[in-house]
Amino acid sequence: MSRTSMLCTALAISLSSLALVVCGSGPAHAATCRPTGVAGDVDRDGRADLVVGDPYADGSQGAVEVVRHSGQRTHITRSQLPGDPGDEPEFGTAVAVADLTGDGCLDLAISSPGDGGREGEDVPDHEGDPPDPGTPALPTVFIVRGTPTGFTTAEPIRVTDPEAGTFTSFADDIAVLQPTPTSPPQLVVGMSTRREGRGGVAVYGFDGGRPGAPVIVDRSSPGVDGSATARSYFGESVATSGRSIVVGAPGTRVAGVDQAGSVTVLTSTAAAPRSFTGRSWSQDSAGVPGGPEVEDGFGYSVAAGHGWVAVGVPTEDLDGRTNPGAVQLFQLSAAGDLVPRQLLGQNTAGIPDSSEDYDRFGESVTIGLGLQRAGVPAVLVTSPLEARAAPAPQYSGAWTVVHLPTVKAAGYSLASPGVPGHPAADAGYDMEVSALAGPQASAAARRDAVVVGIPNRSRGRVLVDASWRGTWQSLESSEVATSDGFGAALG
Ligand SMILES: [Ca+2]
Ligand SMILES: [Ca+2]
Ligand SMILES: [Ca+2]
Ligand SMILES: [Ca+2]
Repeated sequence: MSRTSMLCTALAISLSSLALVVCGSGPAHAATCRPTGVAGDVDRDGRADLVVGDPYADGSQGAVEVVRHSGQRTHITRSQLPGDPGDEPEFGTAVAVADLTGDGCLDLAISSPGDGGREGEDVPDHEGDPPDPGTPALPTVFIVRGTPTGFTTAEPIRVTDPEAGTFTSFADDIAVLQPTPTSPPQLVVGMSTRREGRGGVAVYGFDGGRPGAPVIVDRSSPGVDGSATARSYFGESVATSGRSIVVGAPGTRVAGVDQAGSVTVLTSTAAAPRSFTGRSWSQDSAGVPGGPEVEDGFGYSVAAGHGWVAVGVPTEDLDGRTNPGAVQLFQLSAAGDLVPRQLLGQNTAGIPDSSEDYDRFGESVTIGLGLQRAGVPAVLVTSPLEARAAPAPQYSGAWTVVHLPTVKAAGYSLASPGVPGHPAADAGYDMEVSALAGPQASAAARRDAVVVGIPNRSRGRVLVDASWRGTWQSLESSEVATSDGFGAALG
């Protein structure tokens, strides 16, 4: 035992956590956490915790709230972090939870797409001074570090738009690619409006706990099929599973049809984890039902996991209806290959309700395991503008849990028995869904919980069914006075 480690051992006995901070060479080594193996368990009590974005809180400054399984809350606002937030950063527009810094403690990735931007005036003021050009935003993803005792707002890592100044959007959607618990994580950031909507994704490696230069992938990248075209909005939605990144490009022109939409599956290998090849799918692909029509929006939302990919097509026309929406399912192999399966709509046998004009079924999708039946993969789908979810008011929204591979579904609205509160008209706008990992170690026994964000009220709320019996818990922000859009993002 060296003298240094003997000293550290002595300190560790007498000072516990302080010793862990002061021991070691080079930069101060933070204490580490021992993960429980339950995804999203930020406090390591064996139960997944919920992270909720509240991007319009406090005049669009934005906030994020960690809602622990124990009930304890952590409220993080943009103003607690360093740097000029600007007029409307909308901190909390997208959130993800992963150990990006490599110390075992889960960190929060929080997007702040309008960060630092200030609106100018385009006419001279009444004293004749020249117009104020304002300040362009520097869209940012903040990495708020986890520690053994909770999250710290000190020294967050800033991940910024690698092409700042070229009027790109950045971080409307984010995800973390981590094929195994011991693989170095990669942060995937959607940049849908980059280069006149050709879009792209920026993939940041975190070897050594710091982000490196990103790999930027679009449809003109080597190894990716097709070509980057304006207004395709590649990166509007992103999801990850295994070694694959599923990227939605809902504006893609397909077979001469505008805004029919496509998705691309980007896959790397263990030997070359930062080198991606891509194959694209649309309603013009062999084996995919339906056909490309103007403004289908195929790829507006995407989800991946447990051997499945779900692609939202919320403005698909079906059975003579306008925009009732649909979800295209694929099976996903470990190598990243897709096999097309069913197109689900509300007229599909086994799915409740029916396809009506402007339901927008598929606007948000997620995939979980055991959402109502242990160990069974399921896709959770919103129909936010559900027109006739009687007795709920118009556009109060609905959501459907669909078990796979044999379609068996359960449908809910704000008027369903067991859902607290009163449904309100228009409550469905921007409804979001997620799955909270169950505590069971075996996949066959896993029971994830359904999570539904209802942000479209000055006091948004989040519904969680962790009972698997249709008994929903309703959560609001701990700071309801400033909350606006609570539930717009879920992690
Ligand atoms: Ca927990
Ligand atoms: Ca960490
Ligand atoms: Ca179509
Ligand atoms: Ca309907």
